[in-house]
Amino acid sequence: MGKLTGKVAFITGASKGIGEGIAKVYAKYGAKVILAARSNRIEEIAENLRANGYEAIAVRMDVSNKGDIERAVECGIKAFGKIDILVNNAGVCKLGKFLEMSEEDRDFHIDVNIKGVWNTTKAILPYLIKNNYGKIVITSSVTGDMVADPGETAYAMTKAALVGFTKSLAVELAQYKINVNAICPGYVLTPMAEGIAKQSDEKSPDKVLKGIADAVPLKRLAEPEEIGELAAFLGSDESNYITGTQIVIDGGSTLPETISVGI
Ligand code: NJP
Repeated sequence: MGKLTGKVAFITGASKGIGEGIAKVYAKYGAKVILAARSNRIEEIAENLRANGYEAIAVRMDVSNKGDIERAVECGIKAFGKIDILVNNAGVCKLGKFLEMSEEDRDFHIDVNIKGVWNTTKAILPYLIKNNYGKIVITSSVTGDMVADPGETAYAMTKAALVGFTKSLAVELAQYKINVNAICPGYVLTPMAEGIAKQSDEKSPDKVLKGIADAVPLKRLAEPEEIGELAAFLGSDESNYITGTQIVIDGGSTLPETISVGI
């Protein structure tokens, strides 16, 4: 028996990167997984999971479209009859200098990173309340609430907002035995991190990724499955007494106080 046996998990942004890693780890621990994203890669991932004996379905949806979310949730309920865990993981990041950033780019971050989490949670929460049990796991970031680099105003703003959302919702939902927690990763080796490296230095993105790794005390980026393990803990009964908190998983990247003092 795995720690998620008997549970049904709805995971957004499961077509690649961290969400794909979470889906694989959830399936490994026995959860039935509903993989949600826009691209048809989720179908391939769900198919592979089923081929390995796990229960998984793919539902295509854009988290910035309320109709899409409602249809996807209906599909998930039709397939597995309930939802116990919501992993709000889908997110976007486009670097841009504040004065040069268009309103469209600002709203792109708000629509996906904030409204996407808001609307997906609204659509799924009635099912969790019906269970009188549930787990909501939100992929926030160390960026915004704890640290930031130039060019991240829109991204940092939206990721910090999710920490506030997590705290208030956790208090509100405690009466239903629903836990709400945020994961705050440092850099994770995913298409998003590779994209940021490319935006930062188009010619040498590998150099940027190496620079990131060198600045992390553990000297590497995280693997998506490592975030999956933390998400599985927060989705399981092992974390029943943890709610409204943010857990940093960053290889120590937010620890150094300076780059010049020390022995
Ligand atoms: O990102 P990426 P990560 N509707 O780009 C989906 C946070 N984070 O895995 O729709 C629905 O590889 C997209 O699917 P598709 C980060 O902020 C990361 O690195 O098919 N889905 C894909 O599955 C984000 O919240 C790092 O394109 C949408 C997924 O989201 C989460 O971790 C550090 C969508 C993105 O895959 C996953 O990031 C950190 C939409 N409108 C926080 N738009 C890091 N990687 O270093 C996108 O602190 N998706």
